Amino acid sequence: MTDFFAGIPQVRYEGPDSTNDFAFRHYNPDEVVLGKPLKDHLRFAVAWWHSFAWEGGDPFGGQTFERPWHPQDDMSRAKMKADTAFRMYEILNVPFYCWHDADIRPDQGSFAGNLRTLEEITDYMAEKQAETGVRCLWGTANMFSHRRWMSGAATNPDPDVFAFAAATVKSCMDATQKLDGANYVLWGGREGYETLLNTDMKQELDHMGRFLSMVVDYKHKIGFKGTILVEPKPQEPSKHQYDYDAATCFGFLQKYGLEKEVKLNLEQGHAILAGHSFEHELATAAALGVLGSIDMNRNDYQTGWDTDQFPNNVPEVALAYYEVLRAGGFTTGGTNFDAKVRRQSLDPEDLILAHVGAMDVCAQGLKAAARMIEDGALEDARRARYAGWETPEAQAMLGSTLEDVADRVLQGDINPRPRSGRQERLENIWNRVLG
Ligand code: XUL
Ligand code: CO
Repeated sequence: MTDFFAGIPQVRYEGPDSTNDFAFRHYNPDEVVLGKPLKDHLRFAVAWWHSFAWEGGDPFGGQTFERPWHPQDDMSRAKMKADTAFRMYEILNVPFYCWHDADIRPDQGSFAGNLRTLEEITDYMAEKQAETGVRCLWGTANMFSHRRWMSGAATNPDPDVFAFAAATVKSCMDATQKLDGANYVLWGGREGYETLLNTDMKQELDHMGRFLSMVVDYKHKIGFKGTILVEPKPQEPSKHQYDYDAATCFGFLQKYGLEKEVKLNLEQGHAILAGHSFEHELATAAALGVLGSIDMNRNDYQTGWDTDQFPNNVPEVALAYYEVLRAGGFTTGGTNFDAKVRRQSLDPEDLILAHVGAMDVCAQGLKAAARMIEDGALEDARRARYAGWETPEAQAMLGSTLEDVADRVLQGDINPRPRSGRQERLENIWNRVLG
């Protein structure tokens, strides 16, 4: 067992007045909100890639972190990394974690070699899960880092890469099944284009649709109980990614007949890159029936790329959880911190404190959203705004024809009177409840 976190105490809830860095001030996992403990609303997960695999590089410089499990090319060090990860989950009392194949297994340079190390490390992780009670929220395949993916995975012009991608996703779905994962995620960082001048978009989209259908078929074949999730992002690393945002993904799923089989994993920073707010993406997915899970983080609003910082803006997070709660909350989904400490944050305690703060911010946000639901003022106002549609005449109109509706306007001398949207009042109500 590694002592990477030596000297760092177990993090517990101490209440809002605590000044202990290693304590939750708002996240009391057993606190019941809207009839359910906070831990079951939030379903927190730690991302293996940011906290344990990322070495601190940026486009201008390489590794800044020096961890005992570096270099990450050896099975005994991969196990040490897993020990450290599970130790952190225990210290934080997080119930879930998420991974890519490339984060957890040492790379052997061939598919067969990587399958062997993936099987060995996931056997080990299954033992750690049994020991600690920590579970897998989702697994996924990294089909964007290695040079073989540079022109795409399922959308690659080379059929051998499509085949390699299929084999890779199968192996990751098998591993997720072994770890009893609650979901399986596909994020297509290279599924898109760098230039249209060399791209057959229709062929690439058809291949991506076919690939996802194979994934869904395989899920049913192996009896995987989790949800298949696609994660939208508009660009970065590719100039343009086909899974641009929630609405684009839904159109894609519908075209390939997958909208009842696949849901979305929505990320705060990706929403911002797409020119949306996070709550917009969540409301869109909820309206279309595909809200699955969230990657919680934040971008730097000046920098303009995906900085994957830990969330620390309670009003923003509250608006997001308000949409999640309005949609009925998570089922198989949860709150994955797809966030990394800054590359100058070298110490083990930086990793712990980043998550402590993020968990507290999410707890504050979710509790504020729950208070808003309990207060009811916003939902009352929304209902009142649409109340006209509750009359039998209005309902009948929806089953009618354009000419009959036109007749009704003429006969009834209908002349609509505009009414205030009352936005400022609603914003004041929101701030009152936010406290
Ligand atoms: C990249 C991103 C990924 C996915 C999983 O921006 O969000 O880490 O969450 O591949
Ligand atoms: Co993500």
